[in-house]
Amino acid sequence: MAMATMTRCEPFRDSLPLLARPPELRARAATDGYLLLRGLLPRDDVLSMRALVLAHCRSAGWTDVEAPMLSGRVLAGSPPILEGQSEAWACFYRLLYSRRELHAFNQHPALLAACAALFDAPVLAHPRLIARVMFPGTARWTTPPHQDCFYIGGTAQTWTAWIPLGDCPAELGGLAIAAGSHRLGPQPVKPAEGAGGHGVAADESLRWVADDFSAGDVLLFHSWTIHQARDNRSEDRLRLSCDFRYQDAREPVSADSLHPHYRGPGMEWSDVHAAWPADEPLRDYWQRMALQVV
Ligand SMILES: O=C(O)CCC(=O)C(=O)O
Repeated sequence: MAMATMTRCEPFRDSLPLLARPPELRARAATDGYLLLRGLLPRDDVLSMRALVLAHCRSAGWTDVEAPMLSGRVLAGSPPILEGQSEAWACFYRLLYSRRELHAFNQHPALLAACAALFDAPVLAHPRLIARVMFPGTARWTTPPHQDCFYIGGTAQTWTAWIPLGDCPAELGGLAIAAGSHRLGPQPVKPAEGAGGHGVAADESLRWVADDFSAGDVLLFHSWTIHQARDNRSEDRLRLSCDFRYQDAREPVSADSLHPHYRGPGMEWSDVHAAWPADEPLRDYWQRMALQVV
Protein backbone atom coordinates (compact mmCIF):
# COMPACT_ATOMS: atom_id res chain seq x y z
CA MET A 1 0.00 0.00 0.00
CA ALA A 2 1.16 3.55 -0.56
CA MET A 3 2.87 4.84 2.54
CA ALA A 4 0.59 5.82 5.40
CA THR A 5 0.32 9.57 5.96
CA MET A 6 2.86 10.86 8.43
CA THR A 7 1.07 13.85 9.95
CA ARG A 8 3.97 14.52 12.30
CA CYS A 9 7.40 13.75 10.84
CA GLU A 10 10.71 14.86 12.31
CA PRO A 11 14.33 14.02 11.48
CA PHE A 12 16.09 11.08 13.16
CA ARG A 13 18.34 11.57 16.17
CA ASP A 14 21.87 10.40 15.31
CA SER A 15 23.11 8.03 18.01
CA LEU A 16 26.56 7.25 16.59
CA PRO A 17 28.36 9.32 19.28
CA LEU A 18 26.64 7.19 21.96
CA LEU A 19 28.46 4.05 20.80
CA ALA A 20 31.35 5.27 22.96
CA ARG A 21 28.95 5.44 25.94
CA PRO A 22 26.97 2.15 25.89
CA PRO A 23 24.76 2.89 28.95
CA GLU A 24 23.55 6.07 27.23
CA LEU A 25 23.11 4.16 23.97
CA ARG A 26 20.91 1.61 25.74
CA ALA A 27 18.93 4.35 27.49
CA ARG A 28 18.20 6.02 24.15
CA ALA A 29 17.26 2.68 22.59
CA ALA A 30 14.82 2.07 25.45
CA THR A 31 13.24 5.51 24.97
CA ASP A 32 13.08 5.79 21.18
CA GLY A 33 12.91 2.13 20.07
CA TYR A 34 15.37 2.99 17.33
CA LEU A 35 18.98 4.07 16.87
CA LEU A 36 20.20 5.79 13.75
CA LEU A 37 23.96 5.28 13.49
CA ARG A 38 25.13 7.68 10.80
CA GLY A 39 28.29 6.51 9.04
CA LEU A 40 28.65 3.34 11.12
CA LEU A 41 29.79 1.37 8.07
CA PRO A 42 32.68 2.39 5.81
CA ARG A 43 31.14 3.93 2.71
CA ASP A 44 33.29 1.77 0.43
CA ASP A 45 32.04 -1.45 2.06
CA VAL A 46 28.45 -0.36 1.39
CA LEU A 47 29.20 0.68 -2.17
CA SER A 48 30.83 -2.73 -2.80
CA MET A 49 27.56 -4.36 -1.75
CA ARG A 50 25.66 -1.94 -3.96
CA ALA A 51 27.87 -2.91 -6.91
CA LEU A 52 27.28 -6.59 -6.20
CA VAL A 53 23.49 -6.26 -6.06
CA LEU A 54 23.45 -4.03 -9.15
CA ALA A 55 25.57 -6.55 -11.07
CA HIS A 56 22.79 -9.08 -10.46
CA CYS A 57 20.13 -6.50 -11.44
CA ARG A 58 22.06 -5.88 -14.65
CA SER A 59 22.30 -9.60 -15.41
CA ALA A 60 18.54 -9.80 -14.86
CA GLY A 61 18.14 -7.09 -17.52
CA TRP A 62 16.53 -4.57 -15.16
CA THR A 63 19.03 -1.71 -15.36
CA ASP A 64 20.23 0.59 -18.12
CA VAL A 65 23.67 -0.57 -19.27
CA GLU A 66 24.31 2.90 -20.75
CA ALA A 67 24.04 4.52 -17.30
CA PRO A 68 26.88 4.52 -14.74
CA MET A 69 26.88 1.10 -13.05
CA LEU A 70 26.27 2.43 -9.51
CA SER A 71 23.41 4.74 -10.54
CA GLY A 72 20.84 1.95 -10.35
CA ARG A 73 18.96 3.47 -13.28
CA VAL A 74 16.11 1.27 -14.46
CA LEU A 75 16.06 0.33 -18.14
CA ALA A 76 13.48 2.59 -19.84
CA GLY A 77 10.27 0.72 -20.49
CA SER A 78 11.24 -2.20 -18.24
CA PRO A 79 8.20 -3.26 -16.15
CA PRO A 80 8.65 -2.94 -12.37
CA ILE A 81 9.64 -6.16 -10.63
CA LEU A 82 7.95 -6.83 -7.29
CA GLU A 83 9.51 -8.91 -4.51
CA GLY A 84 8.17 -12.46 -4.43
CA GLN A 85 5.80 -11.88 -7.36
CA SER A 86 7.53 -13.49 -10.35
CA GLU A 87 9.93 -16.20 -11.45
CA ALA A 88 12.23 -13.42 -12.69
CA TRP A 89 12.50 -12.06 -9.15
CA ALA A 90 12.90 -15.56 -7.64
CA CYS A 91 15.75 -16.34 -10.04
CA PHE A 92 17.46 -13.01 -9.25
CA TYR A 93 17.07 -13.57 -5.51
CA ARG A 94 18.42 -17.13 -5.56
CA LEU A 95 21.57 -15.97 -7.36
CA LEU A 96 22.05 -12.95 -5.10
CA TYR A 97 21.36 -14.94 -1.93
CA SER A 98 24.08 -17.42 -2.80
CA ARG A 99 26.74 -14.67 -2.77
CA ARG A 100 29.04 -15.19 0.18
CA GLU A 101 29.75 -11.43 0.30
CA LEU A 102 26.11 -10.73 1.25
CA HIS A 103 26.29 -13.11 4.21
CA ALA A 104 29.68 -11.71 5.25
CA PHE A 105 28.13 -8.21 5.21
CA ASN A 106 25.53 -9.44 7.73
CA GLN A 107 28.47 -10.09 10.09
CA HIS A 108 30.30 -6.83 9.44
CA PRO A 109 32.45 -6.16 12.53
CA ALA A 110 30.97 -2.67 12.92
CA LEU A 111 27.42 -4.08 13.00
CA LEU A 112 28.33 -6.80 15.49
CA ALA A 113 30.16 -4.30 17.72
CA ALA A 114 27.17 -1.90 17.69
CA CYS A 115 24.79 -4.74 18.60
CA ALA A 116 27.12 -5.99 21.34
CA ALA A 117 27.03 -2.49 22.85
CA LEU A 118 23.24 -2.36 22.50
CA PHE A 119 22.61 -5.79 24.06
CA ASP A 120 25.58 -5.81 26.44
CA ALA A 121 25.71 -9.50 25.51
CA PRO A 122 27.04 -11.95 22.91
CA VAL A 123 25.33 -11.37 19.57
CA LEU A 124 23.55 -13.74 17.19
CA ALA A 125 23.24 -12.40 13.63
CA HIS A 126 20.23 -14.18 12.19
CA PRO A 127 21.34 -16.07 9.07
CA ARG A 128 17.95 -15.26 7.49
CA LEU A 129 18.91 -11.93 5.98
CA ILE A 130 16.86 -9.92 3.49
CA ALA A 131 17.96 -7.91 0.47
CA ARG A 132 15.49 -5.58 -1.22
CA VAL A 133 15.27 -3.97 -4.64
CA MET A 134 12.42 -1.46 -4.81
CA PHE A 135 11.41 -0.19 -8.24
CA PRO A 136 10.00 3.30 -8.86
CA GLY A 137 6.32 3.48 -9.73
CA THR A 138 5.36 0.72 -7.29
CA ALA A 139 3.82 2.80 -4.50
CA ARG A 140 0.96 0.36 -4.11
CA TRP A 141 3.56 -2.18 -2.94
CA THR A 142 5.44 0.08 -0.55
CA THR A 143 6.15 -1.78 2.71
CA PRO A 144 3.18 -0.95 5.00
CA PRO A 145 3.38 0.09 8.68
CA HIS A 146 4.23 -3.07 10.62
CA GLN A 147 6.19 -4.56 13.51
CA ASP A 148 8.91 -7.10 12.80
CA CYS A 149 8.02 -9.31 15.81
CA PHE A 150 5.22 -10.81 13.67
CA TYR A 151 7.78 -12.13 11.18
CA ILE A 152 10.70 -12.85 13.47
CA GLY A 153 9.28 -14.68 16.53
CA GLY A 154 11.78 -15.70 19.21
CA THR A 155 12.78 -13.01 21.65
CA ALA A 156 11.00 -9.66 21.31
CA GLN A 157 14.41 -8.10 22.04
CA THR A 158 15.48 -8.72 18.45
CA TRP A 159 16.59 -5.65 16.56
CA THR A 160 16.53 -5.08 12.82
CA ALA A 161 19.33 -3.24 11.05
CA TRP A 162 17.99 -1.50 7.95
CA ILE A 163 20.88 -0.57 5.71
CA PRO A 164 20.51 1.48 2.52
CA LEU A 165 22.93 0.21 -0.11
CA GLY A 166 23.98 3.64 -1.29
CA ASP A 167 22.83 7.19 -0.69
CA CYS A 168 19.08 7.15 -0.21
CA PRO A 169 17.39 10.56 -0.39
CA ALA A 170 13.76 10.64 0.73
CA GLU A 171 12.43 10.51 -2.84
CA LEU A 172 14.06 7.09 -3.28
CA GLY A 173 11.93 5.74 -0.46
CA GLY A 174 13.89 4.91 2.69
CA LEU A 175 12.43 3.74 6.00
CA ALA A 176 10.36 5.78 8.47
CA ILE A 177 10.09 4.91 12.15
CA ALA A 178 7.31 5.66 14.63
CA ALA A 179 9.57 6.80 17.48
CA GLY A 180 8.76 5.21 20.84
CA SER A 181 6.07 2.94 19.33
CA HIS A 182 7.80 -0.18 20.72
CA ARG A 183 6.28 0.87 24.04
CA LEU A 184 2.81 0.02 22.63
CA GLY A 185 3.80 -3.67 22.53
CA PRO A 186 2.62 -6.06 19.81
CA GLN A 187 -0.35 -4.67 17.84
CA PRO A 188 -3.15 -6.57 16.03
CA VAL A 189 -1.95 -7.67 12.59
CA LYS A 190 -4.03 -7.32 9.41
CA PRO A 191 -3.35 -8.25 5.77
CA ALA A 192 -1.81 -5.38 3.77
CA GLU A 193 -0.30 -4.94 0.33
CA GLY A 194 3.47 -4.57 0.11
CA ALA A 195 6.54 -6.47 1.30
CA GLY A 196 5.55 -9.02 3.95
CA GLY A 197 1.82 -8.77 3.16
CA HIS A 198 0.83 -7.75 6.71
CA GLY A 199 0.60 -4.55 8.65
CA VAL A 200 -0.68 -2.81 11.76
CA ALA A 201 -2.88 0.27 12.15
CA ALA A 202 -1.01 3.57 12.05
CA ASP A 203 -3.09 6.31 13.64
CA GLU A 204 -2.38 10.00 14.01
CA SER A 205 -0.89 9.61 17.47
CA LEU A 206 2.32 8.13 16.03
CA ARG A 207 5.36 10.39 15.99
CA TRP A 208 7.19 9.57 12.77
CA VAL A 209 10.87 10.15 12.17
CA ALA A 210 12.44 9.93 8.72
CA ASP A 211 15.22 11.55 6.75
CA ASP A 212 17.67 11.20 3.90
CA PHE A 213 20.25 8.42 4.36
CA SER A 214 23.85 8.27 3.17
CA ALA A 215 25.82 5.15 2.30
CA GLY A 216 27.21 3.87 5.63
CA ASP A 217 24.19 4.84 7.75
CA VAL A 218 22.52 2.03 9.73
CA LEU A 219 19.03 2.25 11.22
CA LEU A 220 18.51 -0.18 14.12
CA PHE A 221 15.08 -0.73 15.64
CA HIS A 222 13.28 -2.97 18.14
CA SER A 223 10.98 -5.75 16.92
CA TRP A 224 7.94 -3.92 18.36
CA THR A 225 8.80 -0.58 16.73
CA ILE A 226 6.23 0.35 14.06
CA HIS A 227 7.90 1.32 10.80
CA GLN A 228 7.05 1.68 7.14
CA ALA A 229 8.85 2.34 3.89
CA ARG A 230 8.42 5.55 1.94
CA ASP A 231 7.32 5.38 -1.68
CA ASN A 232 10.08 5.32 -4.28
CA ARG A 233 9.08 8.55 -6.04
CA SER A 234 12.21 8.75 -8.19
CA GLU A 235 11.75 8.77 -11.93
CA ASP A 236 13.94 5.81 -12.75
CA ARG A 237 16.15 4.67 -9.83
CA LEU A 238 16.14 1.45 -7.84
CA ARG A 239 16.17 1.63 -4.06
CA LEU A 240 18.50 -1.05 -2.70
CA SER A 241 18.67 -2.04 0.96
CA CYS A 242 19.27 -4.89 3.38
CA ASP A 243 17.40 -5.91 6.53
CA PHE A 244 19.52 -7.85 9.01
CA ARG A 245 18.37 -9.10 12.41
CA TYR A 246 20.37 -9.36 15.65
CA GLN A 247 19.67 -10.54 19.17
CA ASP A 248 21.34 -11.57 22.41
CA ALA A 249 22.62 -15.06 21.49
CA ARG A 250 21.39 -16.42 24.84
CA GLU A 251 17.74 -15.46 24.23
CA PRO A 252 15.26 -17.72 22.34
CA VAL A 253 15.48 -17.66 18.56
CA SER A 254 12.77 -18.88 16.21
CA ALA A 255 13.72 -21.86 14.00
CA ASP A 256 12.41 -19.86 11.01
CA SER A 257 15.05 -17.19 11.56
CA LEU A 258 17.68 -19.86 10.95
CA HIS A 259 16.36 -20.66 7.45
CA PRO A 260 16.91 -18.65 4.27
CA HIS A 261 14.47 -15.88 3.41
CA TYR A 262 11.95 -17.26 0.89
CA ARG A 263 13.06 -20.76 1.79
CA GLY A 264 11.82 -23.39 -0.67
CA PRO A 265 13.01 -25.57 -3.54
CA GLY A 266 16.37 -24.17 -4.68
CA MET A 267 16.46 -21.95 -1.60
CA GLU A 268 17.73 -24.20 1.20
CA TRP A 269 21.11 -23.58 2.83
CA SER A 270 22.55 -26.47 0.79
CA ASP A 271 21.60 -24.48 -2.36
CA VAL A 272 22.82 -21.15 -0.98
CA HIS A 273 26.17 -22.64 0.07
CA ALA A 274 26.64 -24.93 -2.94
CA ALA A 275 29.53 -22.98 -4.46
CA TRP A 276 31.14 -21.89 -1.18
CA PRO A 277 34.45 -23.45 -0.06
CA ALA A 278 33.87 -26.44 2.23
CA ASP A 279 35.78 -24.76 5.07
CA GLU A 280 34.01 -21.37 4.78
CA PRO A 281 33.36 -20.27 8.40
CA LEU A 282 30.08 -18.58 7.43
CA ARG A 283 28.59 -21.95 6.51
CA ASP A 284 26.05 -23.00 9.18
CA TYR A 285 27.84 -20.90 11.83
CA TRP A 286 24.67 -20.83 13.97
CA GLN A 287 24.81 -24.61 14.35
CA ARG A 288 28.06 -24.22 16.25
CA MET A 289 26.42 -21.85 18.74
CA ALA A 290 24.52 -23.06 21.82
CA LEU A 291 21.19 -21.50 20.81
CA GLN A 292 17.79 -21.80 22.44
CA VAL A 293 15.75 -22.57 19.30
CA VAL A 294 11.94 -22.28 19.67
O1 LIG B 1 12.86 -1.84 3.05
C1 LIG B 1 11.65 -2.00 3.14
O2 LIG B 1 10.84 -1.62 2.28
C2 LIG B 1 11.09 -2.68 4.35
C3 LIG B 1 12.08 -2.95 5.41
C4 LIG B 1 11.44 -3.42 6.67
O3 LIG B 1 10.27 -3.28 6.89
C5 LIG B 1 12.25 -4.05 7.70
O4 LIG B 1 13.47 -3.94 7.65
O5 LIG B 1 11.66 -4.66 8.61
